[in-house]
Amino acid sequence: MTHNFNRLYKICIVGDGAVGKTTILHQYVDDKFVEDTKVTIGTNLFIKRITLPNKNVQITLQIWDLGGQERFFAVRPNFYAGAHGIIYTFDLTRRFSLMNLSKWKEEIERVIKQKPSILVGNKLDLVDGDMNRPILKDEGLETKEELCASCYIETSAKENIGIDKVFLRIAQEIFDSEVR
Ligand code: G3D
Ligand code: MG
Repeated sequence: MTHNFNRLYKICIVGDGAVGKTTILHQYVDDKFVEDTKVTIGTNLFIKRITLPNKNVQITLQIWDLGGQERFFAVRPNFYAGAHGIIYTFDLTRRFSLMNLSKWKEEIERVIKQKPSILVGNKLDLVDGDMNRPILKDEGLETKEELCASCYIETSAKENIGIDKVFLRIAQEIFDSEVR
């Protein structure tokens, strides 16, 4: 008898345009920061194979990025179908991008029921060490609760801070939700 320890997880990364979603994915999948990501049209699909620590579990992450289609309401519902997990992303320098996440959640949950999710505050390099941060860590943590996300991670796609952790964590959350 064979056991299938290979799993495929569809993950959607959502959030307002220019918060850094595509750059985060390039950093994670290609290990590089793309200075000029442009506004892509169509959906970007990123694939990465990982092994969960301390577990003999191989997971293929299939990560969907809206490209420039954050702006096109009509096409987004198809994008969410079949997702196992959601990464909510905002820009640590732009409060609106944080406030808008509740709308992203509502939209997603009109299509699929609530899934394991995490909250990411990106562009940490622009605010790190700043005593007058536009958005405090506590506000990120509050929003995490509001979104029913399981954790809040601050990242810099530019400096490759926290990026691996994001994907390991969402994979772990999905895995745990399946075996529960
Ligand atoms: P999106 O996919 O969410 O729309 P992008 O966002 O990945 O296209 O990124 C939007 C802009 O933010 C890009 O700059 C990108 O280089 C920049 N960016 C992404 N992540 C970071 C980060 O962690 N730190 C900093 N400082 N910049 C980041 P341009 O100039 O190409 O618009
Ligand atoms: Mg993009």
